[in-house]
Amino acid sequence: MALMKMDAVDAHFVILIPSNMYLYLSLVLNIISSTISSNSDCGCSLNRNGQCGEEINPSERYSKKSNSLTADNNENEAFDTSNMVLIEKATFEMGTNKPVFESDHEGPIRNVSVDSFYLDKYEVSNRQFYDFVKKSGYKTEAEIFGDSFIFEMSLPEQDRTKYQDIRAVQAPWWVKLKGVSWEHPEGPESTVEGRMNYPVTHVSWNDAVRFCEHLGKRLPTEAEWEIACRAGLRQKLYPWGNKLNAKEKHWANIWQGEFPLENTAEDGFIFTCPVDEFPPNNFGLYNMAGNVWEWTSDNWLNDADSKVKKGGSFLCHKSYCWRYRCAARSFNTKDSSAGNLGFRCAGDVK
Ligand SMILES: *[C@@H]1O[C@H](CO)[C@@H](O)[C@H](O)[C@H]1NC(C)=O
Ligand SMILES: [Ca+2]
Ligand SMILES: [Ca+2]
Repeated sequence: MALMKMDAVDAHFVILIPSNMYLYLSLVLNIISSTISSNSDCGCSLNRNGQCGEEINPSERYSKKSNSLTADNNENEAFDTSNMVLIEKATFEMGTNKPVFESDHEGPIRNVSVDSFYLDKYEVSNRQFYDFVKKSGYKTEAEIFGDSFIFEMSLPEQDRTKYQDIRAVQAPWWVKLKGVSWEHPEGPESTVEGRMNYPVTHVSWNDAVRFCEHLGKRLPTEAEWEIACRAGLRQKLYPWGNKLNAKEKHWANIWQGEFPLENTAEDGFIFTCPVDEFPPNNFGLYNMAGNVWEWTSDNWLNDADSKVKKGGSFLCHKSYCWRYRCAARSFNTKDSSAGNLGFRCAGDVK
């Protein structure tokens, strides 16, 4: 894989905002007014109440009854394993004794046993989510709430100041924007056209659970996700080893340049990339690190309203949010959604 793939950057960009080429220039020229607050993160703990890393505020607006699926969710139905990997029962060393973020509880290392299970090779794509919605009529929480978190840089520059008052307090480059949903990832005028093979975003944990159930699958546990990330390597930082740019290549879609001022996109992508980009790990799994964060079924600590997410995203940079490591972990409330958060499904071996 080449270090620079400008064609991919341009193609992606033109799809996003065809008439706003100046935004591209502004990205490259670092024109952005956000200031960095010392204990911010890359949207790692955005909650729907607009705060960051605060106490949890579970939504009462969301009613399960108002959005129940019809009978096509059949748990006994065998799921399609053609784009899944069988991961054999094993014991592995989970976590790290060199935690980068103490407050994330990345350590200590402990031996954890995991039964055999299936895991999707790819993050769930817009195409797959589209098919699900078409068949079930499902409405995501972002659609019901009417808004979702979006990274400021994905907005046209003249729009950015409009949203000053609704920024996440500790991560001012996030704005909660009306009309943003999986189908309209950058606002009402945007679409996923030309990005059907990109990961679905703006899906809450509740949405992800419903999607997986619809296919007879489920979300992976955190331990399942992590053993899959490590792919047989013992205590390595990344799915491919310890060296970020081993063999002078890019192995994941993350941030290059100074966060959040400049993304040089040396890996080819300013925002998300197709779900089958970059080399797979030894288990044949793509984008476990980077691209979009992935929901797991585990609670964050003892809080049933917050769920663990793994893998980091295209917004993560070592200087700031070094969370594209297998041991790294973060969380969001179950009902929150953002432009850098998606998922993949797992399945039981029967
Ligand atoms: C995990 O188990 C292996 C094999 O028994 C052992 O060598 C290793 O020290 C254990 N690791 C931890 C952290 O206990
Ligand atoms: Ca990138
Ligand atoms: Ca990922």
